[in-house]
Order: sequence, then structure tokens, then C-alpha cells
Amino acid sequence: MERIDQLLKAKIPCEETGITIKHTICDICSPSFHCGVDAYVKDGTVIKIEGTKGHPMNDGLLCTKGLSNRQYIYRKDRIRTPLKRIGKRGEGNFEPITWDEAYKICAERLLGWKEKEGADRVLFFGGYTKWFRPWLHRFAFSFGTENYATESSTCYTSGLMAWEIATGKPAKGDMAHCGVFLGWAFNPYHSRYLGGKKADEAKKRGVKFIIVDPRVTPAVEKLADIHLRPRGGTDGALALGMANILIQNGWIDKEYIDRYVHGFDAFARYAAGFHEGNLEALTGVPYEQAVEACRMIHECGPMAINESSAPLAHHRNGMQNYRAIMALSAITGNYDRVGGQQPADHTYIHQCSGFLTREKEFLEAVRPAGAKKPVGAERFPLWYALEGEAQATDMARQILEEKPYPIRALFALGLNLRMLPDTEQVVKALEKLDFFVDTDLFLTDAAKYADIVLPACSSFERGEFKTYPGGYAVYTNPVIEPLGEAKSDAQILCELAGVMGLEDDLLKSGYEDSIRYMIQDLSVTVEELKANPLPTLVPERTPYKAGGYVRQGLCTKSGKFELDSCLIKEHPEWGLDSLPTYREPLSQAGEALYPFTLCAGARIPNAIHSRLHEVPWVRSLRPYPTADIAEEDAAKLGICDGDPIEIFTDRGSIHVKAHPTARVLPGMVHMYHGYREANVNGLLNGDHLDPYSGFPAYRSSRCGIRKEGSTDEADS
Ligand SMILES: Nc1nc2c(c(=O)[nH]1)N[C@H]1C(S)=C(S)[C@@H](COP(=O)(O)OP(=O)(O)OC[C@H]3O[C@@H](n4cnc5c(=O)[nH]c(N)nc54)[C@H](O)[C@@H]3O)O[C@H]1N2
Ligand SMILES: Nc1nc2c(c(=O)[nH]1)N[C@H]1C(S)=C(S)[C@@H](COP(=O)(O)OP(=O)(O)OC[C@H]3O[C@@H](n4cnc5c(=O)[nH]c(N)nc54)[C@H](O)[C@@H]3O)O[C@H]1N2
Ligand SMILES: [Mo]
Repeated sequence: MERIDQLLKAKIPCEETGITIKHTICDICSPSFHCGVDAYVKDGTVIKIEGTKGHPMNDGLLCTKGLSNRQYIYRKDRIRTPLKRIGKRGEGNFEPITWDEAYKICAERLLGWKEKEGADRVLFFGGYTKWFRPWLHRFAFSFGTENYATESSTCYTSGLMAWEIATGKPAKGDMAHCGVFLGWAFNPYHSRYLGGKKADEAKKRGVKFIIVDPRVTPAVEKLADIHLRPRGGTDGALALGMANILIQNGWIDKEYIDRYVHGFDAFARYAAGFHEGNLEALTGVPYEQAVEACRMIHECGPMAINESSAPLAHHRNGMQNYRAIMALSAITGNYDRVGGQQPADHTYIHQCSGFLTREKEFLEAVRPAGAKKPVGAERFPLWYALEGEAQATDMARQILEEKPYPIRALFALGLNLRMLPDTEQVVKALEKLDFFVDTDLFLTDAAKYADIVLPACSSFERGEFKTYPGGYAVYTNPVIEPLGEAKSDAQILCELAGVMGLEDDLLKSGYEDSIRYMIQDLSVTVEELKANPLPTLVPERTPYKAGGYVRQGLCTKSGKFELDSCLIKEHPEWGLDSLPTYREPLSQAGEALYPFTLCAGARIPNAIHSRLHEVPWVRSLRPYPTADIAEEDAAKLGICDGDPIEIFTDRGSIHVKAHPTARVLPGMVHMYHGYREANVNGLLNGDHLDPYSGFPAYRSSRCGIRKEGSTDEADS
């Protein structure tokens, strides 16, 4: 045994031990990370993993989640064959069938609805795994519909939309060269450990940090020179107040504004409504502290801002709040400069890697003419105008109400029942469908509602193209055979396209040929990428050129950074504001019964959505679904650490353990999502949505709490 350990340490593949070390990536987080993994394989089984040294992303490191890969890929509930439902929906009774049978049933049912009522009756959905998206999207298009929705209906896209409105492109904060970092909703130590490492380095270099977070987090403790603690979802008011302070004090870049910013005067007039007299009442942040933060922005620039993918967006005014925050970058002249906010095109699946692929062309070449507007397009017109796809938060409603038209079938890859708000409504919708296919690694609760379940394989079992910031691309090789009869999602889609006879030769030619198509403008080939176990630097990468984009004229209607959106102004029928206006996160209704604000979803290091709750190693780090509440609130309600408590809303209640802590603001309850036995999304209202983006207000709902066994209502 000792000898094997030595050999493992020395990384010597040895005939005696029969162990080989192969390189792959961890797909537990998605999509930007995908850390390099060394898999130690013996007799076709992964027996140990380590981070890959020299990998440009993680250079040997892995987080708690990544280190649990072995238990994740060998989870007991892995599906090993295609399954056909023989019991009632949701019961979980299935019989194994062959791939041929499964494909035949899918083809008949999907084509059946297409012939009977049209291709738009089928909705295609992809969960948090993003790697298969171009193929699922192209499949939907070639099938004849724009009804393609993903989990990005609740993640990141809201911020992306805000950038698109303002500048026509995504943007990233240049932490490596900034003087002050505005870490708005920034706690990478729990959500992006590699980002945490970069923040540590910046801190050592002397970068000033302003952290804006209702909680006291590791980022606050390790980094913050100033910690602003707004109540959740009041960020728009705080940002507008800060804009006003910057403007009043002349801490802005007038010349830059005159040249490159559109709508400044209207914005300044609106921001003037957020001032010394109301800022603290609106946000909870003392005015003087906001002034100090603005002074720091003025004195210590350039300023980079955290690009938040979730907590800012998860409020009913989320996208507008985001716009107000990025306005700070424009008025201080920090957009498109070294150490500021830098425009960057997406290379491939939401990653800005510094070179272009033909991902967009891969899709647009087959966009169906004459397709009906997809799910959610009517209700969230700005979403549709900017994203051109279905908004998943409207999926259950449309299935149930059949308005503007019915959805008969759902073809899903990785649908998690507990991702969207109002689980009961989602379940009702799944029950109503005529035909539902789910593809997953595991027999999840959502899969139990499916007619056909298809077994997907993990990143260890497939070859996958991926790009990284800094100009890198990689094409992994499988390190083990797929478990049972599992296949890669892309392979499933390409094969099903063949069985269904879709007129799409490129899709039918398979994943690898599609990648060849998408990287045809690059001088690296699939073969070269596959032969390199580490990511390859792509020669076509182009370095960032400061100021190039603003000087050339932005891809917005005005050609400038739009504080006042021309696009929104052109569409009064949308009923949306062209300025980044502010609205309170919660209405007063229900305050007496539900006096607390529920923030559902701040990341915990050992869980990722629904994926890891069933994985013993990571689960053991926080074994029980636990809610963080303020010590003051706990004391008032007689709640001690570890006490069972009930969190309740007008939708129902869940039972969890209490964790009173000084880290959270009084009046707030923080609870992570995805637990089967304590599903916080079941408590949320499916109509509490941001009208601009369609995003759910996961992070601000009214709730009550009480100690189990107590009969008192929680009136604090
Ligand atoms: N361990 C782990 N890592 C993850 C994930 C996971 O589930 N687990 N999920 C991945 C995904 S899909 C995403 S989108 C990212 C999200 O990544 P992050 O945005 O970093 O995630 P959060 O931890 O939700 O939010 C960051 C901080 O925002 C604060 N916050 C919450 N609400 C508000 C608010 O209204 N205003 C302000 N100013 N701050 C607020 C929280 O207290 C938290 O400290 O994480 C990714 N990484
Ligand atoms: N309350 C609350 N809800 C939230 C959030 C929150 O902050 N609070 N965050 C939202 C955000 S930001 C996000 S990104 C979403 C997360 O979105 P979800 O889609 O809920 O994420 P997961 O649970 O990680 O994954 C979905 C499913 O994909 C399966 N899967 C994993 N790998 C593969 C694969 O390679 N192929 C296939 N076919 N399936 C696979 C998993 O087993 C799982 O069943 O949740 C959103 N929901
Ligand atoms: Mo996300």
C-alpha cells in the first residue's frame, strides 16, 4: 500500500500497480472554471484525482467540490441505460430499453407533434451544464422552433443584458490592473475560489477593496477597506446615490462623458433623487459611508467592478440595479480602459477567451424562418429582443395556461425540479405535458416525471472542446469508458437528429465535426488540441486594446455608452424605463405575516445547486439544510444554534436547522437551494419576476420563521 502511495506521489504510471494518469476537466462548476484534473485510473475506474499542475486555470488546485468528483461520477443513482416510464409520473418506475427503442419513441412523439400542430409545440431545455448548448440549440432550430430555453434564464444573462443595453457587448472588470475594486456582491471564496486567489494577489499589491454585501463574508474579512451593507436588492438605490455623490463632488470624468456617454443629463437628474436625505432609509447604508466609498473610487482609480452573475440579478429590479452599478464605470471614465471594465466578445459558450469561434454562425445558419416567438417572449420582450430565445421562468405558466399557445412536449437535458421558483407549479406543468424526455447522469426527481430518461455521461467519460480566458483552447480525451450505456449529450443529440431525419448534415456528422466547423478560422486543429493534455495557446488570440471600442463607436444605437437606453425608448409598448430606475425589492403586502426577507441561494462552498447534496464527502461538511439568521432575531424568537426551525411563506414551509450568526443582517434569512428534503424554491412565488429580464427574485421574498414546536407567529 505504502508503495502505491509513493508511486502515486511520484506520478509514475506503473505496470505493477496498473495505474495510469490521464488528464480531463472537472465539470461540476460550469462554464468558466472547468479546472484541469489528473485522473488516476486503474482497471477502467478512477481511483484518485488531483488538480493538474501547469493548467492555466487551476495549476494543481481543486476545491472541495472538485475533490469530490470520484463520488460524484460514481453516485449510486447514475442512470446506466435508457429508461421508459411504466408507473405514474413522479413515481420513479421505469424499465430499461435500448437506445434504438428510445430514439424511435422520441422521434415518433416529437415529429408527431410537429406534424399535428407545428414545431413550436416542442420546447427544448438545457440545465446548468452548458457544454452541450450549441448542439441543443441547433437541434431545436433544425427541428423548426425557437423554443430553446436554458438555466441561463436565471443566471448571468441579466447582467449580460445590462451590458448589452449599455455598451452592446459583455464586459469584465480588470482586477489585475485596477487601483480600486468595487466588489459588488463579491464573495469568490465561496463561489469561485480561483477568483479568490486573484483577489488575494490584488490585495497584496495594494488594491483598495470596497465590498458591497449585506453579509459579513470571507471577502469582507480578507479584503474590505470599506464594507457597504445594503439590504438585499436595494443595490440600485445605493448605486444611484453613489452616482449622485460622484456627480455632486465633481468626481467624474466630464471629458469622457461628453465623448462617449449617452444620456448623462437625464441620468444625473434621476440620480439626484437619491441623496443624503433618503439613502440610508432606502438602503440601510449610512450616507457618510457611501461618500467615503466614492472618495476612494475617485482617489484610487482605475476602478474595476465585480461582474455578478446571480445575487444582483435575483431581485425584481435586478437588471436595472445592475445598470445603475455599471453607470458608475461610465461616469468615472473607467469603461474600456486598463484597470477598468473591459469589453470582450464571447468566444464560445459564454466564455471570453480572446479569440473568436464560429459558434454564432453554427446557430444562425439554421435559425428557422417563420417560427413562433418562443416561450416568455411576449411577457419579457426585452429579454427576447436581446437574447432571442425562450425565457424558462415562463415555461410552467405557458404549459399550464396554453397561452399564447400550448406546449405539448419537452425535451430536456439536465432539468432540475428545484431550479425554478414555485416547484408545485413546475410539477403540475411536467404532469400536464403529453411527452417529456429528460437526459441526466442521475435519476433525479425531475427525471421521474419523464416518459423517457436518457443516460448522460460525465466529463470524465467524454471528449470535450473548451476555451479559457487568456487565449486557451483544449479538447479533452475520455479517461474512462462511459458508465453502462451512458453517452455524451452531444452524441445523443447528433444521433437523434439522424434518426429523426433532420435536414442538418453538420449536426448529423457529430460533435467533433461541428467543432472542426467552429474552429475553422483558427490555425490549431482538433487533432493538435487532442494531442496536447494541457490547454493550447491559440495563435489567433488578440490582446485587449485600451479605449479601442469607445473610440471606434459602441455597438449601441447611439454608438456610445447608454445610460439612457435608445432601444428601450424606441419601444414604449414594453412599458419599461429607459433610465436605470429603482424599485423596492419587496412590496409591503404580507409584511405582518411574513416579516423576514428570504435570500435563497447565497453560495456555500460544499454545494452546487442540486448536484452535490447526494454526495457524502461534500455533504458531510454541512450535513443539514441550514438557515443563517441574525443573532438578534434568534434571541427574540428563542432560537439557538442547531435548533429545528420552520421557514414559511404563503406557498408552504420547510424544516431546517437554525444557524444564528453575526454575519447576516437582522430581518434576513439566508438559505441554500436544491435540497430534496428542504426545498426553498417551493416557498417562492413563480410570478415574483424581474419584468426586464424575466429573472426570479430568489434573493428577496417575504417569509416568516419560527422555532419548531412553537405556536407563535414570527413577529420580530
Ligand atoms: N460553491 C458554489 N459555487 C458556485 C455555485 C454554487 O452553487 N456553489 N454556483 C455557481 C453559479 S451558477 C453562480 S451564478 C455563481 C454565483 O456567484 P456569486 O455571485 O459569487 O454567488 P453568491 O454567493 O450567490 O453571491 C455573492 C455574494 O452576494 C451577496 N448578496 C446576496 N444578495 C445580495 C444583494 O441583494 N446585494 C448585494 N450587494 N449582495 C448580495 C451574498 O451575501 C454573497 O456573499 O456561483 C457559481 N459558483
Ligand atoms: N433559490 C435559488 N434558486 C436558484 C439559484 C439561486 O441562487 N437561488 N440560482 C440559479 C442559478 S444562478 C443557476 S445557474 C441555476 C442552476 O441550475 P440547475 O440547472 O438547477 O443546476 P444543477 O442542479 O447543477 O444541474 C441541473 C441538472 O443537470 C444534471 N447534469 C449534470 N451534468 C450533466 C451533463 O453533463 N448532462 C446532462 N444532461 N445533465 C447533467 C444534474 O444532475 C442536474 O440534475 O439555479 C438557479 N436557481
Ligand atoms: Mo448561476
